[in-house]
Amino acid sequence: MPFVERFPRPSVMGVVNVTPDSFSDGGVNFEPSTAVSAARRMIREGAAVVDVGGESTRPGSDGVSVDEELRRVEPVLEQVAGELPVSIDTAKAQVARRALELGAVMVNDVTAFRADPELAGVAAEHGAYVCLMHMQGEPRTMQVDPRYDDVASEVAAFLEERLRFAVAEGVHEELICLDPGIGFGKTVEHNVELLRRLDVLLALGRPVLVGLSRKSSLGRLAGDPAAKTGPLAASLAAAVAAFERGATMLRVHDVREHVEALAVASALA
Ligand code: HH2
Repeated sequence: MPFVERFPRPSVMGVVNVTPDSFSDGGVNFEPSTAVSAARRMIREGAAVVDVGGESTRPGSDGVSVDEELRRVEPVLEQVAGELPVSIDTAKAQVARRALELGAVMVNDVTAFRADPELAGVAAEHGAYVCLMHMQGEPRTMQVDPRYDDVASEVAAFLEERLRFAVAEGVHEELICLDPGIGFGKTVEHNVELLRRLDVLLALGRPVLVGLSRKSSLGRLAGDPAAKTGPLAASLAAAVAAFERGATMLRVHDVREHVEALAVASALA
């Protein structure tokens, strides 16, 4: 079933970080039983899918090994991937393969199949939905001095190339969504421009996923120049604005509030 039929606009993706160090909720769902409860609650609250991840990609973070990532996510996936719609947030083919075997339906790769090109074939083999995200640089250094001549057209050109790669590797185009990668090698101004000009990404003809939830750019736009995270109210405003500019899926930590806000925005659209 095409992405837009399976995940009608607006759909919410709930974030379940099984990590000790994610930027806004590190440690909260590190215990498998807590992560499982959080995933079930998010689906009850109206999330269309939950995104389970075992590696933080916050600015400055180092990666984790395949073994460590599997150790984190496997106990959670064993309980929820056959029961709930699950996306696996990973850049590693081995982790994605295990998640898909256990019943996950989507692969969310913040490197858009660059870190591990085999991941594309694994997604294709399982007929998984795929999210391809733009990132300039790598998490450890990406916020040092991000630069673009024209951020919207450069991000679009990158995603178009990654879309072609994924399709060439056997992923059905209709299963793919694209993501500008808010905060991944981008200043506040770059993030704002990407959202203002979301039409440039929509022109690629694929649904767009946006992850703005709690990101520091929102805290900065809301008036705190030193913000490390963004408040809920700012996340809701940004999600509604992204929806109104054409986003299909919003990746969020606070599911109930976003589902309510987007239901109203959608009714008024
Ligand atoms: N943002 C984060 C992680 N994964 N995936 C997509 N497709 N889009 C995003 O914007 C995105 C993402 C960062 O948020 P979070 O998972 O809360 O933090 P961390 O990477 O520190 O675990």
